[in-house]
Amino acid sequence: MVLPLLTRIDHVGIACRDLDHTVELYRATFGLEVVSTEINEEQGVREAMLRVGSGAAVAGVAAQVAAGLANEAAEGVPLGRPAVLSGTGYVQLLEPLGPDTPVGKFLARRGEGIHHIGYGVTDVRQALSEIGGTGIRLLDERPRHGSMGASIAFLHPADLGGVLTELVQFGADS
Ligand code: CMX
Ligand code: CO
Repeated sequence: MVLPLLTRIDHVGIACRDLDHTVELYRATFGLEVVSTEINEEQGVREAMLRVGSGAAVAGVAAQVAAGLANEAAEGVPLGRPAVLSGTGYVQLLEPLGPDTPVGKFLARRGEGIHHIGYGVTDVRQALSEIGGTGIRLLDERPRHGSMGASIAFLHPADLGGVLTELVQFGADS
């Protein structure tokens, strides 16, 4: 097994009643832009992916780290590291297609808010096999189609401290 199985935080899934309204809220408040809007009938959602962070930000931080290291080496004085390394992740805003869907039921029970966390994995089938072996309940035995062509699978929140957890692999042929 190659550990850790999770390679990055891919997205935070947020349940909302009105997708267009919530997209506008995130645009007006944070300046986030939608990179993809999709209807996923199988998952029962209309959804938007908003990108947080960019390759440029990562490059900028890398330069900052390199400059800091060079300075420390030259003067022997620690400058301190940047507090946060910026990468690319997404906010996934989710509007239910109906009341009898995962997000529709969640909204009725808990109201709007964080619905799940999506983590990157290198190989979702392999990850499901490894995680299934630990006794965590798999909501998907096989990967399904997710946002922007990803291959996804969900793990039961009751076995993970109340957090619905999604595994996300890009570039897979699910
Ligand atoms: N996070 C944490 N707990 C959750 C939850 C969530 N998102 N959704 C439901 N639950 C909890 C409920 O609070 C409830 O707990 P208690 O019994 O302790 O009160 C329990 O799960 C059962 O709730 P339910 O309303 O009866 O929900 P279901 O059992 O019908 O389904 C779940 C819950 C997680 C199995 C189902 O939502 C599921 O299969 N989800 C995976 C698919 C999905 O969420 N798709 C939408 C996103 C798509 C995408 O990201 O691309
Ligand atoms: Co998701």
